[in-house]
Amino acid sequence: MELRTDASDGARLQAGGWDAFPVNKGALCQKGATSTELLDVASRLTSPLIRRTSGSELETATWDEALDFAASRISAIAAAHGREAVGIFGGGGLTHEKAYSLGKFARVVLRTPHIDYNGRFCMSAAAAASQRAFGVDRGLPFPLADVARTDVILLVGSNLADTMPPALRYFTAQRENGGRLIVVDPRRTRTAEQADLHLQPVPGTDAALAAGLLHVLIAEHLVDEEFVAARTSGFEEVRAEALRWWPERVEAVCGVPAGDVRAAARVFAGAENGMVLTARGTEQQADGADAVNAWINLALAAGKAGRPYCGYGAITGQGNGQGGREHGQKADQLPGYRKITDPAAREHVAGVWGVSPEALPGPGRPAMELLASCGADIRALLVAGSNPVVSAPDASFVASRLEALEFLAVCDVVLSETALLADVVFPVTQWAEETGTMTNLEGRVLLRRRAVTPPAGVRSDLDVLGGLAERLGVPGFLTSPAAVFAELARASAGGVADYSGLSHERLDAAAEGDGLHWPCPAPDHPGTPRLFLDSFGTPDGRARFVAVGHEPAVEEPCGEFPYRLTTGRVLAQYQSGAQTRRVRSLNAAEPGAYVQLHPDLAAAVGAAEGDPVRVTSRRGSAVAPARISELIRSDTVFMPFHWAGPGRANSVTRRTTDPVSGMPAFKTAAVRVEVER
Ligand SMILES: Nc1nc2c(c(=O)[nH]1)N[C@H]1C(S)=C(S)[C@@H](COP(=O)(O)OP(=O)(O)OC[C@H]3O[C@@H](n4cnc5c(=O)[nH]c(N)nc54)[C@H](O)[C@@H]3O)O[C@H]1N2
Ligand SMILES: Nc1nc2c(c(=O)[nH]1)N[C@H]1C(S)=C(S)[C@@H](COP(=O)(O)OP(=O)(O)OC[C@H]3O[C@@H](n4cnc5c(=O)[nH]c(N)nc54)[C@H](O)[C@@H]3O)O[C@H]1N2
Ligand SMILES: [Mo]
Repeated sequence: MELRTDASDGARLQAGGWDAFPVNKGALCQKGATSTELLDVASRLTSPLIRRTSGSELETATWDEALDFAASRISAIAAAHGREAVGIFGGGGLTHEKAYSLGKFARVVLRTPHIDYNGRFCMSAAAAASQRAFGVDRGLPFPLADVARTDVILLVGSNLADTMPPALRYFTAQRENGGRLIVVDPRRTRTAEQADLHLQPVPGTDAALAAGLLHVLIAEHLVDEEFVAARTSGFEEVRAEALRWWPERVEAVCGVPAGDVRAAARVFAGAENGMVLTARGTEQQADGADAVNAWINLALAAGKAGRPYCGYGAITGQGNGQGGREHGQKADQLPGYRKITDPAAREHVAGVWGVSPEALPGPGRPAMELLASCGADIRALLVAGSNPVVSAPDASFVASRLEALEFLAVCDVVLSETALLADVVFPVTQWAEETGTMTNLEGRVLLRRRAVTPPAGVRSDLDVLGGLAERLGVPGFLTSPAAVFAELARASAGGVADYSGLSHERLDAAAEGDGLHWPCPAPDHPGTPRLFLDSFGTPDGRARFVAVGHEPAVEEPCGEFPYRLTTGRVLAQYQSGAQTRRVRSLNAAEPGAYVQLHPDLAAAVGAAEGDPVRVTSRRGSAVAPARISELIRSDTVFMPFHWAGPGRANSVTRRTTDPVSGMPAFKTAAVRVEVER
């Protein structure tokens, strides 16, 4: 986007599309267009806050007081209970410089293994699946614009008309070019409305549905045997498993008519080029990684990978959802998408950090486990860039864990529901107020330039870490974004996500801010827009079929909880709502939570439009007005998760996680639905 001051509006800062930028070509969604309101929102934090004794109110404090207080609490807890009693919870919306520094701060200053982040709730299942299949996880291994040039798209569990509106143009163009779109979603969303074929499965049954499509490919001799032989491994086991999923069986499990399963498989396999794209609907499941691999298996069997206008991609979520998972704020990871258990990686990164490899901790716990152990062996937590009191699964449980901590520090721009529980709140700079880099869904590394002076009283997350590091006995922690990036680039050298040819200077000079696609291993390397054309990122260069189970891993409805809840997003709100609930026009467009339910289900429970409806699971309940709609399955209700209070969807969701990736099962829970009288 481009920021301009508008003279006709008292020189207010306005966000506008940037026509020359090759990804959004000038398009912005409602949230982008109104984002400058957040810079001077009345509830902006401009002073640190301290809760001096437990049970007292948050009071304003100076920066020195707040940093001294936090450092002394952290030191005391580490001294009494060990370094591993301190943890960090980061965010995929943070810049590279911040995410990388959080990882380094955990390992070098706190010397704790315990760091993870909200990306575990977002991209982890697709990331794990891509690594298993391709040896590399880069959201799209091709530029987004390639979408417009493929013949068929299988779009699974994505409502991108609401969640990524500027990307929709490429899907529209694809169909104008004669291509076909198949959408898999239990709801007939604005995205599904555009599809040539819409499959509407029971939530949580995607792996079986994907196996059913593969079954049809095998039964009707539509498998690209040449591609399978030349470029993949592991098909035999997957073939044997898929044979057990004939379309009528799939219909019984997934609720998708057998004829539609056959039709979708034929359309997908019959096209010359094709893509499978997934998002959170299929990924935020107790079998999320397996479900994604089941879809990837289908793409591989159809020969739709490893050549232009073909492939599998995950549609990334947060602003730095891709980059936030590459440089070490994940429990098991070091910069450059390296494994923290790999001795060579430890040695390289320890060298860059000036510590011995033995001093680096091992892997920590994935996000849900980290949050669940707060108040037990984790006694102090620093949160930056997330609001888990609203967005974590089984949120009442998570809030109780945060309350049980001896010390909670939160860096935020506003007093989020999580910051309200903190002992120290650090008011930090946000996007337009600081320079930093991010990597978009195509692996394109972008420089976001500082455009405005931050309000007096706030400092960058980098300054918070620097101030704490100094007080914890590690002076000289880098706080300048360009210097941090230069170090990140060196730390990433030789890794999967190799940024060593990049610098702020080079990104600043890139034509019209186009950015450069990783890997970019040398200052004169042009970047890598398309991966896998010659070989995949696995040791033998072949893409791997992954044999996965297909028994749905849902919490099955029963007499007491007869329906299914699935959750997701609306166009005008973002995530935990900490930001968008503070923007007037967005709040006017979507003022509160609701429960979407089919007329048949509404009739069964006696709900009329607008009635307050209580949705209850084994964890707890949420209440919100009924929105009756034929666009959803009659056995499923949907709630968006953007609100705190009685309408908080995550009071109902479950904290069961996918054993492969640590992704929580946000998208299926067994519930009871009642009108609140
Ligand atoms: N407006 C808006 N845009 C956003 C965000 C936001 O909060 N608001 N957040 C950003 C972030 S971080 C993310 S991760 C992305 C998420 O982007 P999306 O993944 O597009 O968003 P969701 O609404 O979470 O889920 C997509 C769809 O999954 C469907 N679904 C539910 N259960 C299942 C299932 O079992 N199988 C299948 N196949 N589909 C299912 C839901 O009905 C929903 O329509 O959006 C990004 N963009
Ligand atoms: N039921 C249900 N729950 C879900 C999901 C779902 O589909 N269903 N989706 C999940 C997904 S995909 C995601 S990504 C998570 C997201 O949920 P959260 O992690 O809660 O994401 P945000 O609401 O974006 O929180 C970001 C916080 O950081 C603050 N912030 C903004 N910029 C900065 C900065 O530069 N520095 C710092 N320190 N803070 C900053 C914002 O004000 C905000 O409070 O929710 C997950 N929860
Ligand atoms: Mo996300």
